[in-house]
Amino acid sequence: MRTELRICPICEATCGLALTIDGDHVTAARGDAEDVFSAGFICPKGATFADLDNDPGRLTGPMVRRAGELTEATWDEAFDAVAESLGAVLAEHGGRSVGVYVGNPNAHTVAGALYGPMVIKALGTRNVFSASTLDQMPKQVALGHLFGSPFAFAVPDLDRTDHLVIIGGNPLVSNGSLTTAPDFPGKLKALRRRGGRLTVIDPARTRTAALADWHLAPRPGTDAALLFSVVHVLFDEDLVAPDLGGIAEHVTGVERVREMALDFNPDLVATHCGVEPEDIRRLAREIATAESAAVYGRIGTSTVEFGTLGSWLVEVVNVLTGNLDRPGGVMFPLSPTASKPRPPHRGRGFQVGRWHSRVSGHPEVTSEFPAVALAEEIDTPGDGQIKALITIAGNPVLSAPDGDRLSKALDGVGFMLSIDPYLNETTRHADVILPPPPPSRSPHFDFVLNNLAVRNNARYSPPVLPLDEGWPDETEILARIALLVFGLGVHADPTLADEQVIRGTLTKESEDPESPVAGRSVDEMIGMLPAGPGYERRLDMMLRVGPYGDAFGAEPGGLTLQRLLDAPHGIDLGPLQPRLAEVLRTPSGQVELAPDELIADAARLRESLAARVDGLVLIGRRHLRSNNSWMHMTGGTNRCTLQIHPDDAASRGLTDMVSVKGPGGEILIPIEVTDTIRPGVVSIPHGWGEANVNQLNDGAAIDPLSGTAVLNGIPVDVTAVDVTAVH
Ligand SMILES: Nc1nc2c(c(=O)[nH]1)N[C@H]1C(S)=C(S)[C@@H](COP(=O)(O)OP(=O)(O)OC[C@H]3O[C@@H](n4cnc5c(=O)[nH]c(N)nc54)[C@H](O)[C@@H]3O)O[C@H]1N2
Ligand SMILES: Nc1nc2c(c(=O)[nH]1)N[C@H]1C(S)=C(S)[C@@H](COP(=O)(O)OP(=O)(O)OC[C@H]3O[C@@H](n4cnc5c(=O)[nH]c(N)nc54)[C@H](O)[C@@H]3O)O[C@H]1N2
Ligand code: SF4
Ligand SMILES: [Mo]
Repeated sequence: MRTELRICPICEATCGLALTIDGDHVTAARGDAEDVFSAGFICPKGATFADLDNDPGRLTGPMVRRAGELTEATWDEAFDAVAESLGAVLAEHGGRSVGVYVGNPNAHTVAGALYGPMVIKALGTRNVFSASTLDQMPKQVALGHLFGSPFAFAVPDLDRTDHLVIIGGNPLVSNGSLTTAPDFPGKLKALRRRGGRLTVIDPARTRTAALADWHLAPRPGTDAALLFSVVHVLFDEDLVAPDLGGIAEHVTGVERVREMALDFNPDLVATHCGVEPEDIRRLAREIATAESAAVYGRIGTSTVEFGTLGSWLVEVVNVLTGNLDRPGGVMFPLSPTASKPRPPHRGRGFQVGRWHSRVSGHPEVTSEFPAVALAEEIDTPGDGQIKALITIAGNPVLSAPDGDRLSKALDGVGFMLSIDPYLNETTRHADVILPPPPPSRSPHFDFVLNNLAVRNNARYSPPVLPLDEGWPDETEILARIALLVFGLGVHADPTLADEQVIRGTLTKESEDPESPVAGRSVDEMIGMLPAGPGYERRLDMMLRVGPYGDAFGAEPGGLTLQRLLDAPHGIDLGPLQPRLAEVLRTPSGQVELAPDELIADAARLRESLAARVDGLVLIGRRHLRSNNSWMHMTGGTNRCTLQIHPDDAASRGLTDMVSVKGPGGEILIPIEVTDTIRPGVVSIPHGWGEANVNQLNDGAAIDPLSGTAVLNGIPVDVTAVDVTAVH
């Protein structure tokens, strides 16, 4: 028995775990008390790491479709099948005919961060879809317009804020998202202990809301109107921070925002939002007068009809109250593998719609099309139709609207390859499934989530157990597919792909006068990288030219892979620092607070205020012991039920099973009567095969600025069903 450290790959909190290893398997997991970032925190999901790792439901080898049936195959057979079938599509139709769907766990794996993008780049395809347009794309579009980069995430400075306003998020259950903070619950409790305030804006009285000083429960889908009204009050009551808290010289468009907000007087929008006008005024005052405050918006504000507008307004409120880029407000993390900040300069700005989807003409957004457009791009014949599909860590049949249509479409696609550890609603349509090894056999570094961390840090976990003979790491699986596309075949040495990236990156760095390694010999730097797997060489390179790096020896003591290996509990890089000027990449070089696209959409919002939904609207919820569509096996109190307020249940005579009808279909589901949900609202969790909430949704409703599916605020009919007739 021994103990090995490994960062938890399950959610965005990135807790350090101490795993007990017995022989060749993990038997237990606890929090690593010495982890510099998570200090021993672990949640019920992390505690099941051993079950997840040893899950007998995991595929133990590849599967290949033969005579219509998915059957077990050797790795050589599986790669040969990919080479033959994908190779044929590539030869006949080219890489652009291949669609790629990239799912959520890619944010949590080395393979997803470094090698998925390599496959997409090799293909040169525009048929790229991901869970982002079921999730945070509205926020990215808002950031793109405001700051010039869709990756310029500002996160609430949880450890120092005096007032946290959570709108549309439930971190006590989700453990936080777009804000990487181990022990989010503990941080909220600490906030209250030090005399700070917690406000939660959510149609449901969630666990997070129950902890709050104030819970405001608006109607779903109305966050943008509510926040616009807050902005109105900030101007109306002269609550805008003098000099915007010190960043006014970096901000344009304030006056235009003020003019637009004139239309959102609390007396006009309160009914639409389902709150009291006085509550909106109070909210504005409480944010503005706090010593420091951070407004943090998540899924409930994002996957709605005005998702981009709502996400933009979150930042507008932070800016106007002087809380952008200051301790206690919202701040920009600086990841150890980000490129080292260069002196402030103007950028090209952010653009969407550089190309459009074939069938519905959706604009590309960050080089992707909406996930809701995947099925139609496969099942609509014609020039440019998707001929092969690769899914990497995704289950869109359950996670995206109208899985029935997608299911049928997947059966008709010429060739489908899934890189996934499970046979599920999506992967069962594949012609080849290549399963990655379990997490204990995989390395971990948070290339993505360090950009969202509430405290800068660097931690690396090498695999804690060796790979099984012949089973390639997920990085290698993806590298080999990229090499096939490059024409080198699936049996080429996968490190070729890494060496190409390394040489390309270092050449660029060496040629950039602002780089910490400007003018250095590329070969000399390559010679300094450690022998080891390609991903470790790339990680070392990124760390060394990164913001805290050793600049290949020029900054002795700076970060290298070896330093991380010598510090298994991680290296703390300190609290977040103000750094707005170096983040901005807009054409003006300033925060563009009133981008044309958003001002135009504000007019659409204004017009929508009059529309009233009289029936029930549907929202989602998450369970502590589950993860989207694929961790229900961890057991516990998870239940796929329809939560409904007692008044709504009584007035409809609902007691047990109900039929729920939405624009996309009907499901049968048991109800759970609870006063934690606002009257007029019902909730169903997603990711459950037996009652797939996303089948209620036809995918027609999207936030037009981001192409993101409307998953919250869907009108539904709920009626009683005769249980005896069902069974
Ligand atoms: N109604 C409704 N629908 C929603 C949401 C909602 O709130 N309401 N939420 C949306 C959100 S936020 C998201 S992110 C999407 C998620 O949408 P997806 O990412 O499409 O779906 P997941 O259920 O997360 O599926 C993850 C897949 O990755 C596989 N997997 C797990 N670990 C690994 C790994 O290490 N490597 C590989 N290659 N595969 C792995 C799993 O087996 C599973 O098949 O769902 C969205 N759908
Ligand atoms: N245990 C667990 N953890 C998870 C996941 C999981 O499935 N299970 N999924 C992971 C993923 S992929 C993500 S993206 C994150 C998501 O992290 P969160 O955004 O924190 O996720 P949710 O728990 O869905 O919280 C969304 C909240 O928005 C509320 N809401 C719905 N509609 C509206 C609205 O119109 N306005 C407002 N203000 N609120 C609204 C809902 O009631 C819900 O409480 O969680 C991650 N962590
Ligand atoms: S909070 Fe997230 S990262 Fe931490 S142990 Fe739980 S699942 Fe793992
Ligand atoms: Mo997500």
